[in-house]
Amino acid sequence: MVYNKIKDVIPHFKFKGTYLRAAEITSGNVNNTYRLTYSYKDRQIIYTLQHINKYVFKNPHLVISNIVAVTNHIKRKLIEQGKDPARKVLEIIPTLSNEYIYVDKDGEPWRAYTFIDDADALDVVNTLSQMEEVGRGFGNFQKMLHDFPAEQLHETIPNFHHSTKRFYQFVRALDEDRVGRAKFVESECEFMFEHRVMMGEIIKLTEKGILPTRVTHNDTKANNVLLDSATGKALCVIDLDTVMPGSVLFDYGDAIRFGASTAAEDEEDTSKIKLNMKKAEAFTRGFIDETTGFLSDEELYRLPLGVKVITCELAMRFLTDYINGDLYFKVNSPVHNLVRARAQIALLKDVEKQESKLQAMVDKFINESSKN
Ligand code: GN1
Ligand code: MG
Repeated sequence: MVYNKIKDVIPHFKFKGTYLRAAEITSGNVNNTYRLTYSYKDRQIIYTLQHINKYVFKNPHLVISNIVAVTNHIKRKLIEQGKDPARKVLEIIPTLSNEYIYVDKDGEPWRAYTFIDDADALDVVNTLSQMEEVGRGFGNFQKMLHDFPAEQLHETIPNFHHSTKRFYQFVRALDEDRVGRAKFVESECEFMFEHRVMMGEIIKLTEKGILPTRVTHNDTKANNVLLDSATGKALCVIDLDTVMPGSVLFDYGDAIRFGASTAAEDEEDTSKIKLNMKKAEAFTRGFIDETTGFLSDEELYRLPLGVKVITCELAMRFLTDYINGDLYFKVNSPVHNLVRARAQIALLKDVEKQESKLQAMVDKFINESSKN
């Protein structure tokens, strides 16, 4: 029962009113998330409570410190622009002792936010205008933070999108083969070896100073932008756990990987998985519209590389976790990570087929925006 999982935790947060009910939100692959409803005076207030995965986030205090810094920066800017920050930026609920994390008796970390109501987090993006709004949401997030000093942020998961080091982790998992699954994934592993050089390209360009390091979200799935239910407009970017210094190519790429795929991230029938160019185009329109002026030409022209690298990197992360015996991602079956890895490989194969179209589409927006 959901209540039993949270009953000893909720009294430690400054939630207003009387607890009514809780439901689990199952879309995340890492943390456990609950939606709490409280009654306060004559209305209801909804909160989000999260149990942070300590295996993934070794130091949750650094995670929350990044989130506080970034949300304060955005809030300040919204106020300067004469906008009301309510519903436009995450609001953290402190504990009774004014901390942002509550550590329970088993040493498990928890944190809470005000739930932004009358807004939609899309697991599936249905329309092109939704996809454009998702692009605007993440583009605007970049814009709000482009003057934030990236070096002030902690690297909460070291080398999170260091695709080359991810490759070494994969090779190590394969060598160790701790649960005897390597024999089932020979063709998938071969695919990773064939893509090794491509996967390292963003890191290489960053190390050479060709691509800058800036504040990036690093988990730009469409469901991490809330769309206002009344207007359909992008409202707020959520899930700030992986906000860290990084390359904008990953943010662009991950958003296309997730939102412009014709199938779910864990679709078993790989023949259904393609890149929907119309959705990619809609996202790009919104994203470039918000980000021109401060992204460099080197970044803009290379956005398509982000799609290839992140799709391959995530395929490899799922594959690595399958080989390791499912230590990192939550799974609903022993083959879930393998299904996910195969789905990402299928998507990447289609991205490779459509690569020149993707580049032409991105170039078109860059040229249009440089004329304005
Ligand atoms: C994880 O849990 P969630 O859905 O926010 C993962 C991302 C992956 C994503 C794939 C900290 O994100 O990197 O892209 O799954 N987050 C972490 O769905 O590893
Ligand atoms: Mg996340």
